[in-house]
Amino acid sequence: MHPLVEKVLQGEVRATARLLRQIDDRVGSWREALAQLYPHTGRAEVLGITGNPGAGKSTLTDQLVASYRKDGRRVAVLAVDPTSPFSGGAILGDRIRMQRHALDPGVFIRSLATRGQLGGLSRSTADSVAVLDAFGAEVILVETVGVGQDELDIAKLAHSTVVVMAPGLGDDVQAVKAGLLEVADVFVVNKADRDGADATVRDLEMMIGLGHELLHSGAHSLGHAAGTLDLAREAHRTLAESEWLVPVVKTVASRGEGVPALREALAKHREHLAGTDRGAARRAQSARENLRVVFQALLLERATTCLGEHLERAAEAILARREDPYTAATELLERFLASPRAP
Ligand SMILES: Nc1nc2c(ncn2[C@@H]2O[C@H](COP(=O)(O)OP(=O)(O)O)[C@@H](O)[C@H]2O)c(=O)[nH]1
Ligand SMILES: [Mg+2]
Repeated sequence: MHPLVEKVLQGEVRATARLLRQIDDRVGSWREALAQLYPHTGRAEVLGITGNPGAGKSTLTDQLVASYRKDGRRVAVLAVDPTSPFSGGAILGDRIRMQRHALDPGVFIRSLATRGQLGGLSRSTADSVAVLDAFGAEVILVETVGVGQDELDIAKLAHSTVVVMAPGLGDDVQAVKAGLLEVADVFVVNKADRDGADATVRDLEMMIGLGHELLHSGAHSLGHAAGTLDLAREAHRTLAESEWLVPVVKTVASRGEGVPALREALAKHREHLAGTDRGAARRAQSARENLRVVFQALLLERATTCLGEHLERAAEAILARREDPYTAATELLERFLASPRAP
């Protein structure tokens, strides 16, 4: 057995931290370790916390940690920060914010750096979640910044996804990316101590309600109208897929207000998943997605190694306009497939 595996399974913090570092850096025999840990995973509740920078995700995560700890549950936090590839993974602010949990053996906090490899972030995140699951974390909170692709990836990984918004950040409903709205199982309007929170809640509820109406009136065949309708359409699609009416919870994360209501909304969503076949469907989808991401990355790695200098030559041919990218790529693929032993 891999030297770290037994220790991770026994819930040893240092061994777990070491393995997570190896996974993040893609060094050491992490693949072997992951293979041995995998049968021991699947027990943790995985929650995604996403939203624009500054919305209060870390503050809220910290409050959720405290809340779960009160129930005596073992908690892990994975902070994913793709916006700072040079940070080496230390999100200093988050570390300081979470300091009050630093001495609690029931809390494990880890920042993930993405080093820019293909599918790197989602691969490392999924692998790290598996390790923390095997380690014995009962709840795993994954904080991701809702820019780019990551919120979509986290929604595929998490059992429930919380989208955090804040008034006055340009975070009103129209400004938030449709992709973010689409992945929400629960909306949080944080910074409810500020002006505009109620308006944001109203906008969200209207959007969700509109989606509901569209679902029942079949009005989605209406032509392209204002942005609101687009958003409603997103909500409508989410609703049609899950029959889950996304709740909107108001919080003041800095004071812990609204956290019990958020816990309740999350518990309801969990029940919803368990009580319908949505939960199983979601897990199956997640397994397929996990495989797809890893398969794609491995295929590209192998092909790249195999093709070596041919890749550069193909790029030169495209640059010189001798070949179009499709022809060049097809030739590369043929060459890879014909290689004596696709390595
Ligand atoms: N007024 C107010 N400020 C908050 C609240 N929650 C968080 N903040 C502050 O907003 C800033 C950004 O919070 P942070 O949790 O780092 O946001 P993140 O980037 O989404 O993780 C920090 O200065 C927090 O102290 C809140 O409910 N009300
Ligand atoms: Mg943060």
